[in-house]
Amino acid sequence: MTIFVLTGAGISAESGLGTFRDPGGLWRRFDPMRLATPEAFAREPEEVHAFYNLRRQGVREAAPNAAHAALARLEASLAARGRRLFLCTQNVDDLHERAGSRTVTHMHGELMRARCTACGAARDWAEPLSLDTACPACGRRGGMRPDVVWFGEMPLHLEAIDAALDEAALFVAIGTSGAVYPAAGFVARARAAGIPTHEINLAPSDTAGLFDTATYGPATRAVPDFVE
Ligand code: BJW
Repeated sequence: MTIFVLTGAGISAESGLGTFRDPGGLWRRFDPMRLATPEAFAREPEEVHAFYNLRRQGVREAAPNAAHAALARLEASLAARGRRLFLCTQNVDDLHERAGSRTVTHMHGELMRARCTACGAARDWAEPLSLDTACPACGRRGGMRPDVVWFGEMPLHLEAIDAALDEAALFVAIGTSGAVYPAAGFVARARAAGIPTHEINLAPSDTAGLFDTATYGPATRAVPDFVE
């Protein structure tokens, strides 16, 4: 038996990491088309690097919160009963891992990793990136980029996600606005398969009407309550 949990920026909001679309969110202050597309990186690589270098620093300074910790406990308690938590996150931060989650599927990549556009090698990366950064694998400069999924790029691990959705007994979405596809479509898919669906969010998301049940409140309270 698998429980499928999809998390979004809202789960990390109380750790001090900004969301994208809430008032004051990143995409309210910055144009995603100038920062989060492959075309933007080709046009203005230093501007894109500066944005992600700041974000990387923010993630380094943030700590996991009670909601991340509750999901790590849920994973362990399900595993002890021969069951599985499939934790699929849209977040590029590493707060699930730092809270103790063992298996996390990062469908939009990871900020604390870098990838070489020349040779494809990807590595853990905590330091700032620039056009001067040399790829540790091929030595080429100028091609290192954050290992995240930008608009127009294919999200990662879609086969594993599909398989987990196929065998899920429950679908839970936490702290995501339901504005970005394909993740926004998972609830419709779960619902069509007859799987119960639950939303946890500060307020109803764009896809709220597709959930069977919901808890509205801050993730640090709502997620531990849901798990316990
Ligand atoms: C709290 C809380 C608290 C706050 N407690 N809750 C037209 C129709 C359909 C699709 C498209 C379309 N035009 C273009 C597309 C495709 C596009 C897309 O969806 N665009 C939309 C904007 C319409 N998608 C793509 O391009 C994707 N690729 C793709 O589609 O490939 C083709 C394909 C085809 C078929 C199958 C599969 C693939 C790629 C999307 C990449 C998204 N990248 C980003 C940036 C990552 C790097 C970075 O971090 O900079 O990913 S954008 C950004 O949005 C980030 C997030 O992961 C993603 C989702 O955001 P999230 O997590 O939902 O955050 P928010 O801010 O939106 O919401 C926060 C929520 O938390 C709110 O609801 C709050 O209420 C709540 N909250 N505090 C609980 N304390």
